[in-house]
Amino acid sequence: MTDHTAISRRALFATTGAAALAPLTPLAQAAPVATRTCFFNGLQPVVLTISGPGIEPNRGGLDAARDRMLVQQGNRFDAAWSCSLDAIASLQERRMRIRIEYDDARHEIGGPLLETVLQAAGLDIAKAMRGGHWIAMQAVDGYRVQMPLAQAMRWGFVVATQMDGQPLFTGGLGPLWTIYDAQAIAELADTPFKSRFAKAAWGLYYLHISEQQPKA
Ligand SMILES: Nc1nc2c(c(=O)[nH]1)N[C@H]1C(S)=C(S)[C@@H](COP(=O)(O)O)O[C@H]1N2
Ligand SMILES: [Mo]
Repeated sequence: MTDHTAISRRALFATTGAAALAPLTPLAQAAPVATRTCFFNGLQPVVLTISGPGIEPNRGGLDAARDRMLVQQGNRFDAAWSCSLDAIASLQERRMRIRIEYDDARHEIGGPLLETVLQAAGLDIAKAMRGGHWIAMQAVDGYRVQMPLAQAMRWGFVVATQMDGQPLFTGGLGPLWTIYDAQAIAELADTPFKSRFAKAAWGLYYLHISEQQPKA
């Protein structure tokens, strides 16, 4: 019998399906060639895909037939890391009580830090920041936020999955919403309250790390 508790979180993120249930092998031994997305238990759809230098891929490049939204919104990669909502929910949660622009009220937002999610995808954040890397955050409606990775880390972005204890959802702000405490960011102090949320992408589904500032 497989002992599920013996499977590390890292292994669940790094592997997929039956492979995730196999005994752990040291990371150094693990085959770097992973061509399938991280479905977690084989039943969960992917909600987030991450690509770029430093990301440890668990799937291959764009598939014109399957990756329709990615393709149509101009995203390109040769390999990427993907995961399910369960996988995101298994990461350490950050909660923050923040005022949001939509109803000008305070809400409790919950989800892993963006930093935690990127680390789960294998990124060495310090190294990527030293290299001056950028991050793009792509949402389902085509909206895309781009900024230096160092700035995103400084702002303390959360990949929110919950608001006031309720899951975020497709058709609303979710299932993933990259949000920050807009009132706590010194760089935004002079920006009118509602305009402080321009970098918070609801309906997030794709993150891309790049070595330089993206052209578009
Ligand atoms: N997915 C998505 N996220 C988005 C936007 C958007 O159009 N789509 N607009 C941004 C801007 S410019 C602001 S000010 C806030 C609020 O915009 P909204 O009313 O379009 O949500 O969300 C930000 N996040
Ligand atoms: Mo805006």
